Amino acid sequence: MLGVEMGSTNQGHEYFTAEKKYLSAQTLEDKIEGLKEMIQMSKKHKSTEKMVAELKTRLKKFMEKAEKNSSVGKGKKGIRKEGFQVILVGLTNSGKSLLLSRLTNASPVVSSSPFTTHEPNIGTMYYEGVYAQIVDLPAVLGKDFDMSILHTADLILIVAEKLEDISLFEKVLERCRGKRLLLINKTDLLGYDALRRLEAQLKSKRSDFVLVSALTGEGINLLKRRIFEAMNIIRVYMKEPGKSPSSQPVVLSVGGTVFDVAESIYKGFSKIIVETKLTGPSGKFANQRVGMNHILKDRDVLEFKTR
Ligand SMILES: Nc1nc2c(ncn2[C@@H]2O[C@H](COP(=O)(O)OP(=O)(O)O)[C@@H](O)[C@H]2O)c(=O)[nH]1
Ligand SMILES: [Mg+2]
Repeated sequence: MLGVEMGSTNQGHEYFTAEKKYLSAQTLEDKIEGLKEMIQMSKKHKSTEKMVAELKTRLKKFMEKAEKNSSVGKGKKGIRKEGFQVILVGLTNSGKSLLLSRLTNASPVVSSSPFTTHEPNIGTMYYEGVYAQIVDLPAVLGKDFDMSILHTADLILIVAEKLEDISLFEKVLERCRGKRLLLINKTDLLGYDALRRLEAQLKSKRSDFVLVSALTGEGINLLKRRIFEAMNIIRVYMKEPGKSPSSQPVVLSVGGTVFDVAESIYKGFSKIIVETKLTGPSGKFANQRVGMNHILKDRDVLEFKTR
């Protein structure tokens, strides 16, 4: 079980598949789905009793949370915040909808006629094992713009074709706190010199920025990277002895410890771990033995041994 030798529980591979699904789930719905499968697939005998009971308690909690979300958790116009939320804010025609389709699985209407986006469009960005929710809002100065969502966003992406455009909606931005990243789109329309000038200008302002073209895809990977960095998380991979690490990471906040990983697998799990081997950026050498308080780094690999 994910780098965990569970003594005599001897779960079958269906269980491990369900567990992988659960651990990599980043939405509440997927977590519930994964847990249900884990409970269904786990072999029931004396030594698994406690574990199955724990899984059931957790499932109950998640279902209660889901219930709550569906009744009160909805923001205006039905946007439910899921995980890390990124909001695209910009003038009409700046390319927000095309950006959304570049970054995510969504396919919003892209149009050269102004104000075609009346309702927010939502998509999920996947980047190296983690997900972020991206919201494409109606244009900032249009009648459909609703700024309430900006207050709860984790990152605001300010989308503009030209620097001057931003001054048109600076007033709106003034009122919201939180992280922001300036995104200059349509760089494909600029010649080499104009692009270098723009870059120099942005650097002198010391603002955090990325240059992209939603049309050609230039800069999109860098943008995804920057969104990932803003999430302030690390990915930790579990490993079983003699096997390669899991492909889906456990996701933690920066500063997370071995204890946090263990407890994210299930509450109380850290208590039965007798040894942890670490290979990765936070270690001095491969298979280093570390304690529960060891602070992890992105891309660390852990191997747990339990009693
Ligand atoms: N040349 C170029 N055109 C773009 C780019 N991004 C968007 N567009 C075009 O700009 C227009 C507006 O795009 P859209 O995504 O609907 O803008 P929105 O109003 O901000 O949602 C469309 O005709 C797009 O094809 C880009 O990077 N380069
Ligand atoms: Mg649009």
